[in-house]
Amino acid sequence: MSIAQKPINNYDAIVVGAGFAGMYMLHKLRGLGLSVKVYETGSGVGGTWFWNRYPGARCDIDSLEYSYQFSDELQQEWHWPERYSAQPDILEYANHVAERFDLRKDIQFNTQVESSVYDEDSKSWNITTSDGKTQSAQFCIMATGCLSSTNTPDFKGIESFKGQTYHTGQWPHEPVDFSGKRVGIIGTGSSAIQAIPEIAKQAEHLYVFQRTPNYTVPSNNGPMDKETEQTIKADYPAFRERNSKMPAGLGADSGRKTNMGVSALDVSHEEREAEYESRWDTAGLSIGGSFGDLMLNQESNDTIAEFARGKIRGIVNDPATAEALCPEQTFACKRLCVDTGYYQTFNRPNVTLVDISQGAIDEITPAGLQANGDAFELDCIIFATGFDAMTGSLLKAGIRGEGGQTLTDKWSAGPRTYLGLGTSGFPNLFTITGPGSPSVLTNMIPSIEQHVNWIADCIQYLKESNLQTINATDEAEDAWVEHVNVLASHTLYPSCNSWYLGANVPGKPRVFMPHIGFPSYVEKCNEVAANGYQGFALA
Ligand code: N01
Repeated sequence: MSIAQKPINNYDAIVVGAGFAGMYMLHKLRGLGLSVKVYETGSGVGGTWFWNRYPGARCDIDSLEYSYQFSDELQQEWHWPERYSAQPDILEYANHVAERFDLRKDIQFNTQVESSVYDEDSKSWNITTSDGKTQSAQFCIMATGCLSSTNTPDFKGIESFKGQTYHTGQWPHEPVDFSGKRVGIIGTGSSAIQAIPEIAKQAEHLYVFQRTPNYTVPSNNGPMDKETEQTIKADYPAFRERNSKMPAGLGADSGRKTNMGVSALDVSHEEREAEYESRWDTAGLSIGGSFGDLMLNQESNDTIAEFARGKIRGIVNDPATAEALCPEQTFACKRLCVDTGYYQTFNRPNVTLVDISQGAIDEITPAGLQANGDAFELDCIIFATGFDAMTGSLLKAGIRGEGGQTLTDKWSAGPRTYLGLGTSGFPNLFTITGPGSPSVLTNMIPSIEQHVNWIADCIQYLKESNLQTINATDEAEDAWVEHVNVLASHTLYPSCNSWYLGANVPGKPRVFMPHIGFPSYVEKCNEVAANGYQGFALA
């Protein structure tokens, strides 16, 4: 290419989003000497942990694992106060990282990306933002998060409500006081299950509108165990390495025997119950690893589902409420929740469970809402109704690739990617933890780091090889989509209406979006890179 034809880009890369993915991507590319600009809708860094400020918001992965490993100084020096970190502590950490690595100077806050258009002549991306400006870059990297586009169902009369409304995923920055208020919360996923016990402590009365009960296990949260912290920090890289070999990239040092090769049906009823019992109070999410076939064999899964229902019946005093709280679906088919005092909250006199599984929220009225034909007078309504997961934020970014094709059109029957990192027809566009990668089925921060490292290596390779573009081939993408589907079809995951399948958003195509298994995925990504980015066309 002659000098005259060489595209003049404002930046080498534009990154969309300043959560944990965008922050590390910026740091990493800067380290390669590239010019980078990050756009962020919010007024600060932290992504999920910037937006989800509802009472009780907390991570359900151990703090010593749910953190960056790219800087050993950072992971050595940072002290997490609790085993499972509360949202303010994670946000403080995100702000510390931004400060420590001087990230803010390249992040433009309060700015939404309105369109991202590939220019075939200059082979670069033109990004237009809500401030009316357009900037160009050779690479466009979507660090928009998997659970960042909130879902508020189109309830009839929603605009008519005279009280306050909140969404757990867009919580106000100032504290909300529910004292003396009649509060309704719609939804019983992870967010609601964390918020309900906290809001119930304040509200005059809390009505919980439940369409589908979820499985939740006690967090057994507490102050960080100093001995555990010291042991891990004594050789943090080895700890990270052990976790990276685990199916979900976490939990290697849980101190429990791995029963991955054992079926729940291989042991006696007593042994099985003892295993579940020992994990119920202490293991959090890793109760799902009690036996190797819990997500593979319905009969095995039924044993843990029945165990969990027994726990609910043992905790909740009112038998009808307990029954309504008992899920029927496959255990952990929808994302397993981890709580602090959730079931106990239904023994409080100021909490009412409203089972709408056979009815619906009929409408929202000026004074409250009507459900199952009954009227509820409310001062506040909380939508804990989740997210347009994995694809929502990508499809909102106005992405157009070769031939002007929109990503929305390309993904009209469900997302199609190669490795969850790229999609054919959209050269030089990368997605961090995109659909088709393990992302939400793993510990997100290490998964983010693996993607960022892969993308940075790839960009460096292109630069060093004097190559201008990288584009997934149709063949590689088709094979990958098929592979991700086949993996899911061997499990029980497709058996319920989860957001993993897009089933929580009316009209969204039903495709199981995450890749199951972290180590095999990482191996594949490394192999693709080692083979000169096999499955991608480089030009
Ligand atoms: O959202 P959800 P979430 N009428 O989609 C209900 C992560 N996370 O924000 O199941 C009535 O799980 C819906 O009912 P149903 C975690 O990965 C992590 O709680 O569709 N109800 C459901 O009960 C999690 O999985 C952490 O029948 C309606 C609820 O709303 C993900 O975020 C903490 C309805 C939505 O539940 C999402 O969790 C929080 C309607 N029209 C979140 N539409 C931790 O790290 C929806 N619902 C601990």
